[in-house]
Order: sequence, then structure tokens, then C-alpha cells
Amino acid sequence: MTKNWWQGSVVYQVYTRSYQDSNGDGVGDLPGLTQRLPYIKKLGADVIWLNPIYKSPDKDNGYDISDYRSIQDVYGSMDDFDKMLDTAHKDDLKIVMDLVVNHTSDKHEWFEQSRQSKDNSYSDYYIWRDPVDGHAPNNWGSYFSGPAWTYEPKRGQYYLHLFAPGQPDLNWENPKVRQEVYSLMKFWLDKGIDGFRMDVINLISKPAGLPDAPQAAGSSYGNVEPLVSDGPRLNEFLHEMNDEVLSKYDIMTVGEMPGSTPEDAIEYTGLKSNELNMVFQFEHVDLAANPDKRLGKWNDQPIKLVDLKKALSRWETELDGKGWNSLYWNNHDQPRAVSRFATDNPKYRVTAAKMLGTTLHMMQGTPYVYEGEELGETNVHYKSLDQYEDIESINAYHQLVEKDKAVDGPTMLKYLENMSRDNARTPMQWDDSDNAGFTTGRPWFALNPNYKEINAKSQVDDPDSIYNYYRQLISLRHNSDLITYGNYEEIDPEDNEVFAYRRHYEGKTLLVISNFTDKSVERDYQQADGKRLIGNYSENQGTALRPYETNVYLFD
Ligand code: TEU
Repeated sequence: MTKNWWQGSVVYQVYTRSYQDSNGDGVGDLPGLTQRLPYIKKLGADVIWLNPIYKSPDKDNGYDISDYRSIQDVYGSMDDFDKMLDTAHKDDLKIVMDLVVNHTSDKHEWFEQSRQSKDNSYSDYYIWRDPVDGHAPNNWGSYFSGPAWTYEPKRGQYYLHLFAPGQPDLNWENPKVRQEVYSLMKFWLDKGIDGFRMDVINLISKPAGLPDAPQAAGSSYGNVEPLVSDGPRLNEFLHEMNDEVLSKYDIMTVGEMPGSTPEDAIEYTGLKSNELNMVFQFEHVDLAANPDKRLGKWNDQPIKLVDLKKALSRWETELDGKGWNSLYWNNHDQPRAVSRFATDNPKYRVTAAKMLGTTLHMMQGTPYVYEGEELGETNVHYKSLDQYEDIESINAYHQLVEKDKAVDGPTMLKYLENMSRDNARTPMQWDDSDNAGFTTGRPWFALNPNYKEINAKSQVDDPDSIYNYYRQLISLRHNSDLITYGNYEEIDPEDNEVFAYRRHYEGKTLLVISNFTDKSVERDYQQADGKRLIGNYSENQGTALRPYETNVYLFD
């Protein structure tokens, strides 16, 4: 197995605006992140993935970029960025930036020009179509509700935006667009960054003819994802990007690929594919989608363990030796791990958070820890719409409750409580002082009130904390080729209480056993013959598994 630095690495994701404010304006910033690098280093992370910090009108918290070569004022200056990068590198921490090139902001100069007319040098940088019978060119719906087309009277045409109207899709069929993207990538790579997380990169190649999408009865629009993900020229575009840019640097790339399958991922990340290094797949986080197709991800149902095991095991086995996987429970788009996949009941939260960390970090792939996950931070459990700030959540409420009348308000609020991206975007909980030490000003977004109990200060020096348990998990990976490169063998796929699997490498075997329930259960996998490496109870009890108990055993 070819060994690359990013295969043995652990990535820590920083949502800068919610991480650490240094100047009291209530928004996290780069000098604040620089102050907190020692905390990330002590955790044991090797790489930091930064969500977008480029100039942006912030219609989608930075995923609508108006200038790719400058820093959003609220995060600081380019000098602050350079200082952060230099400090990180001195700490042997790598920095991966977020590349958002499926779309730009509608305030980007390219779009400002493109929308003026059909015959200027930027006219063809975006996806424009004539009206059909006075309406949008097809039935596509936006990921953020509403239509995926907006009419521009200056051109007498509609432009495509798979996300908000303020996020027009770039036209990747245009070679000039591709060269612009490669140029901006080189700008950042030549500054010394260590790679890119590529936002919805599998959506950049649109299907020929832009045909109508499947439309659920009662839905106002068609569901684009099956149609636009993994389009006809994606491999060609990624290959060209690799030839012209990626292959020239020793970097890490991870493609965010909603809707991709392991077969797709092997095409893009195949160890000989010369495209990307790994992907963020969505199979496990898209589980428990609402049976009512109009409601998509919005639901309040727990995920069945057998379904979770099937999704994660499929990616473990099908990529083994062929491609490389990313391992994550949550990020800035997903609810908090312990609330979603286990429990945030105070009686079990700590034990459950350690169990989830173990289950994921002992798998094959590069693990990603989302800020606060290492503390066992929980969903924020909002009860009213005006507490939310996320465009996706707010738009979904208005579309599904008021326009489509697909669900009543109280039910949709329960779905938001369970699934909203805002659960992950409350400011980082550093200590139990005002605003959890995140800011001395008014925070841009309210903190989770439980910061008094759940915060870094109470955990960093506590050997039994979730933070120090994650440190042990990361250290185990750093010192074990078995964990990093071993293959994966699931045990009892139909067991809906316990997630157990083995890893094998060069004659050694790892056995991981996790009880996903609040009950005590019995399971005998001959663990008595192994050496216990780590577990979330002070000692194991043979075949007995207490609520949310996890243990890892080595057989060598
Ligand atoms: O997310 C892409 C994406 O698919 C999300 O819409 C995700 O499916 C959904 O939010 C899950 O509930 C990326 C970024 O991670 C996200 O923050 C951006 O809003 C989006 O692209 C547009 O750039």
C-alpha cells in the first residue's frame, strides 16, 4: 500500500466564524484561531480544514465568494492569514482551505459582468438559458428550497443556482472558467497551504440538455441531486485539475460529493486515479430521510443501527485497497454527532461520545473531528423559527410549511431541531465564563446554553474527559499501521444493538465492539483472548457490555 501523509492524518475542522473572536466584534477570526492552535495541536490533529474565509456577502456563511484572493474583513487581513499559516506550520499543523467553485457569489465581478449582456467576455462564465413558455427552463429545485433558476431582465434569461439565488453556478463547460479556477487554486497553493476540501465538487458537470428532474407528488420542484451529481464530464474536469494544478504540489484533497457511491468514489480517488485523494460521502448522514419525498432530509426519526452499519461498512469494504475514505460523524452542515447517532441525555452523553469516537476512529480512512465534537457538544434544541439563522433551515420551513403545505409548523420545528445545520454552528464552548470565552462582544449567533457544563477548560486537564479520550484515539492511530491501513471485516450486520468489526493487517487483528444502546447486553467475540487497547469504562467486563460501552482489543 502506497503510504501518503494524509492517510495517517487526523483532520480538525474549524468553522472560523464560530471558533474564537479576538477583537470583540462577536465573530470568530484568524488571530483568534492562531491563539487556539496549541489546543488543536495538543488534541493530536495533523491538519486543520478551514471553512471559507474569503470575501463574501455571507448569504450562505461564506459559501458565496465574491473575491477568491482576499480575506473576508470580519476574519482579518491577508497578513493575519499569513501569520496563522506560519504559526500552524511551525507547530507542524497543515492547513487545508475550502474550495467553493461549483458557484460564486452573485456579487463576484464575473457574475456582475455576465448578467449585463449575452456578448461580453464573462457572458458564458455562468449557466444562462432562455425562458420556456415564459417560465424557467426546467423544473429544478434549489437545495435551499424554491426554484434553481432566477430571471435576469437585463439578459432576458434565467441563470442556474443549485443553492441560493446569490450563488450562481459556474459554467465548467467553458475552458476559460476552468483556467480561472486553476489560477486561484495556484494562488493559495503558492502561499503554502496544504490542500483543499472541494465544496460539492461532484455537481460541477451538468447533464446535457438540462432535462427535468424527478418531482415528488406535491412538491413544487424536481429533486436535482440524482441528476446533477457525478455528471458526464466530472472525471475529465478532475483529471485536468490534477494535471494542471494538484499534481504539482504535495497536498491533500477531499471532494465533498453528495449522492456519490463507492463506485463513483473509486473513480475519483482510486489510488491510480490521479484525481482526488478522498471524498466526503453522504450515505450515513442521509439515513432516516423522510419517507415523504417532499420533505427530504427533514425528519425526527432515530437512525436504525443496522442501517448505519450497512452504510459505513459498505464504504469500508468497497474502497479497501481501491480508494481512500474520509471518516466523519458531523461537520458544519450536520447535527451534532452525540445527539444524532447516540444520545445527549446527560446520564450517558460522555460515555456515548467516547463510544462514537472509538467506532469511527478505529476504521480505515482519514478521520475528521468537527470543532466541539472532541468535547461532546450537543444539538442546541431550538424551539422557534426565529432562533435559526441558517438559510437552508429557514427557507425549508417557509417552503414546506407555508408554500407546499407538506407539513405543519410544529412538526417542522421538531425536524429543524433534529436536523438543522445551526446545531453545529453555535460558537465554540471554551469555558464557563460569559459567552464561553468565545467573545467579549455580542456573539454573532447565540451559544448553546449548556456551555457552563460542556467546555474545553473543564476537559483539557481531565484525564477522563472526552477531549483526552479523543487524544488517545488519535495517538493510537498515529502509532498503528493496523488502524490506518488494515482491512475491515464487519461482524453480525443484522445486530441492531452492537456495532462490532475487525481490522486485519500483517498478521495482527483489531476487534472493536460498541454498544449503541442504553441497555446492558452480552456479546462474545472471543475478546477475552485479546489485549484491551482502549475503552470508555475504567475496565471491561468480559462479554458484558454496559450502556454505550465500547472496547478495542488487539490480537497480535
Ligand atoms: O454543502 C453541500 C450540500 O450538499 C449541503 O447542502 C448538504 O447537503 C446539506 O446542507 C445537508 O443538510 C456544501 C457546504 O458544505 C454547505 O455549507 C454549503 O451551504 C453548500 O455546499 C453550498 O455551497
